[in-house]
Amino acid sequence: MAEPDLQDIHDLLVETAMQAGEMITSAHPSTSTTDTKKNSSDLVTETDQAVENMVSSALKSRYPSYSFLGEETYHPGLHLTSAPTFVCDPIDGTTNFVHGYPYISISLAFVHNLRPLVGVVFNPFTAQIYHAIKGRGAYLTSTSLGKDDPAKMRQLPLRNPPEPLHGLDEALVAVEWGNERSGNNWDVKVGTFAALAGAKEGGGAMVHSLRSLGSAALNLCGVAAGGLDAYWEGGCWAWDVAAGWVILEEAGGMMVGGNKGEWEPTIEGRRYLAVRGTEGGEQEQKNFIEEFWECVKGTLEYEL
Ligand code: LIP
Repeated sequence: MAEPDLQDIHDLLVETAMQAGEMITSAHPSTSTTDTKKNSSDLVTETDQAVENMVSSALKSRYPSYSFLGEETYHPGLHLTSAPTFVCDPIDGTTNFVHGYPYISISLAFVHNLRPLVGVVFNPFTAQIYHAIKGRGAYLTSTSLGKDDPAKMRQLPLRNPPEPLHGLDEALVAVEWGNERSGNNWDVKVGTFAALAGAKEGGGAMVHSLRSLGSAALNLCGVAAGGLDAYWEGGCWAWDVAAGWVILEEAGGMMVGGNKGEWEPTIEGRRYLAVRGTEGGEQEQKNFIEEFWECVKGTLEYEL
């Protein structure tokens, strides 16, 4: 099989994401007519399904031999393989979408040999598209701006050089509640949130604050851009993180697992810690990660 043409794939994913954006912004979801999946906090709309359908047809018609993994057509037992694969979350932030909170994205990735190589994350409500190709840098393009506006396409991180990554007590950290609201993983999350945010006198790390904005892909892009210092989550899936992962790494960020010692995370690991780039480099990121893991109260455990 010929080597994948990453630039062509990138351009196709951008074009497809923009088409999806039109479907998303012209939809009229509502909380009362929305279906649920696993429980009442796990939502799906007709738009999620229609967008995934459109995306999978567009990608298959150009690359018929490549595999496809999408949130809405996933079933237990389906795994990423080493084959060239498109990974799609048609609406990352479905809860925000049905509430009319405009913090959502379509997240499209190309993964080969279980490594994300191209990532495109588009929020059609803010007209911002984050995009990256492995080895070629990460960018934020504002599609509402004219082509000659210098703010139209900016390389990530936005603050360059980035500030040093001091300890957790100077950090702004994104976390997510997810849709599992009882059991071990819930206890680990709630304990960890308290350990991160709590006052030093009570044994907490006292981060500047926690943010919980509702889209894993945009959280990863926020860390890539540098506005967030870190993002920790358990429970999300390959389609939530594959695109943001390559954008993060191309912006100098580092991805590890959500549990202590998980230096080699996998796309399907379902627990992640992303840390932004810093001039201090890898050692500074590793020190931050080790400090973070000390706050993780227990072990996150997920099945595929
Ligand atoms: C959601 C994530 C969110 C996470 C949820 C869920 P969806 O994706 O992006 O951050 O906490 O568990 O996975 O369901 O809106 O595509």
